Amino acid sequence: MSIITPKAQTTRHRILGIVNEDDYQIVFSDTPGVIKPHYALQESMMSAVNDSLVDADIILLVTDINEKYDEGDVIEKLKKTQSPVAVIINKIDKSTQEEVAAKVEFWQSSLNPKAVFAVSALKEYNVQAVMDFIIDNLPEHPAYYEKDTLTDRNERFFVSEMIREKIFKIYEKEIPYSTEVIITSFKEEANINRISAEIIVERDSQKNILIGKGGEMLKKVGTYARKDMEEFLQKKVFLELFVKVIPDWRSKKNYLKRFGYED
Ligand SMILES: Nc1nc2c(ncn2[C@@H]2O[C@H](COP(=O)(O)OP(=O)(O)OP(=O)(O)O)[C@@H](O)[C@H]2O)c(=O)[nH]1
Ligand SMILES: [Mg+2]
Repeated sequence: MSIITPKAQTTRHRILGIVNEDDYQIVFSDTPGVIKPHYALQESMMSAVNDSLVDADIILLVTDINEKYDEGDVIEKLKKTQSPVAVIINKIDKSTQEEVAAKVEFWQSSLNPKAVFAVSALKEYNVQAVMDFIIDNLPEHPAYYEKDTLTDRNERFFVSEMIREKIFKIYEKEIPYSTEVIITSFKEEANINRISAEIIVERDSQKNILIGKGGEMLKKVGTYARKDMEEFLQKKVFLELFVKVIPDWRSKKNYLKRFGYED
């Protein structure tokens, strides 16, 4: 459900993904990664992290084998929580057994979590062990959500994220980080969904880069995003994209609030 890109700080909101089985319900709460915030948007991202920590019955810290040994901030945060913590060391498809052993040892000695898992999400290696850990540690409780609920987010949100994913994949440097996507219209017709979106950037120069020569770059964003939307909505999509400049929106609380970022 969450968009995935090679760039850091892709996830900006807390997003629920709900797994429903006959005898359990797991509510996964995906959050942004833990960073030191430099502007208001990043502050909001960190409050999404903190809120999740308060609510969570189980905390899964997803790190990866390539991270430097400098996760002091996360370690401090997690030491304060009461809920069981599992550290998940991802991307071990890219490493040696010695590197994995050293990482496992680092996490055991620095945080002493309830469990450490070395996994590869890409190769689906050891992912089942994480699921088993979660099921073993779930508190007994009636399901929080109806058993057919999959997420707390609506179609507009996912569709806007699909556009943002393409922007993160296609553009370099500060462009993805200066961008927000707003769905301005979403009309469902019998055979087609007509969707209009505004891509917000902070400067005119970014607007020019986003559009590209003769509109080529923006067209690419639209084409790729539309394909994802059609698969997700199982319907043809007509997608219109507009680019708008809002100077320094990332640092302005009123815009962040309007764009759905929590305080
Ligand atoms: N080699 C390898 N790459 C992986 C694995 N799992 C994820 N990736 C890649 O890692 C990158 C980051 O994935 P994301 O899901 O965006 O990471 P995230 O932790 O949610 O990061 P943010 O949302 O940016 O904070 C993507 O390019 C993934 O394809 C894995 O097991 N092995
Ligand atoms: Mg993410």
